[in-house]
Amino acid sequence: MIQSTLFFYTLFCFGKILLPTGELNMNSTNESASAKMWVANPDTSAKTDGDTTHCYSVKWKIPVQYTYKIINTYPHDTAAYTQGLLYDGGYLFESTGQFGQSSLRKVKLSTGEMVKAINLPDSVFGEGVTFLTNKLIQITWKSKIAFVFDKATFKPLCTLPYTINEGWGLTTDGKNLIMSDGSANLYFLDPNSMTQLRTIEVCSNKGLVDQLNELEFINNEIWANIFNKDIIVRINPESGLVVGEINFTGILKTEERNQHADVLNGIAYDPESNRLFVTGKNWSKIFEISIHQKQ
Ligand SMILES: [Ca+2]
Repeated sequence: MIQSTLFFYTLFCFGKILLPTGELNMNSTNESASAKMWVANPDTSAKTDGDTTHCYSVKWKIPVQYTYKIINTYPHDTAAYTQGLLYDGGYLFESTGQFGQSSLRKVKLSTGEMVKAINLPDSVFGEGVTFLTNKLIQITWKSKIAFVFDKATFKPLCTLPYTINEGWGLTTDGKNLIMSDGSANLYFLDPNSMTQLRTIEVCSNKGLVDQLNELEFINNEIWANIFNKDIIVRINPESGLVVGEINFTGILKTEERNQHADVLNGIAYDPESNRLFVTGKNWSKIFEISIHQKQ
């Protein structure tokens, strides 16, 4: 295993660094203009105020209720306080949290072997992580800074500051970054500058849905863990409406829980094989699951 500690902290990203498509430059002045061009999906009646979409104005529907089946299980490091989870090519990429224990890891799914890892500075608390082309972007809890790594080598490339007070989850729709901060808001950010482009409020038939945590963009929906609940919600990325709720109660059996096992957190998706993976903080297992509508 290659493991090293991140040795730089203040090398800011500069110039054109991340963009997966198009030709935006982080020094571009077009960011606010592009935000204003965004309009709500005409299929919804979500109202937009400035750059924020309010789902309270949408006719609420009861989210479709789902349950799960376990397809397979894989080992997970019980020392990993999972804050972000991704899948690519037989490997999981994981961000772990806690001050002094935060890291970015590449782990072989089938064996749990950690093939690459880098430790974050002791002063930061790792949170969500996402791919963007050949880069990995990892956010932090309260440091208002994201670390950018080369996906293949884990070479630290630079850091990106952002203005959102707390970083929780991170994903991408292939164009923009999408970040949660523990509230009911999801923030769409320019991947070059992390400038906020637009915000959606997340609602279900019960009102605002807050404590949005780890994220994954799956088939044009945003899936989100709800902190301290065994629930993952499926969110329409245009309106903010919760269209489905998956209940994972009991997925980690009592006898499988170690003394450090914490809450359900971590969603990864394999688009090539349509496989879904979930885990929890310090859990001993990664679960490959399928979901099924409750009868
Ligand atoms: Ca994820």
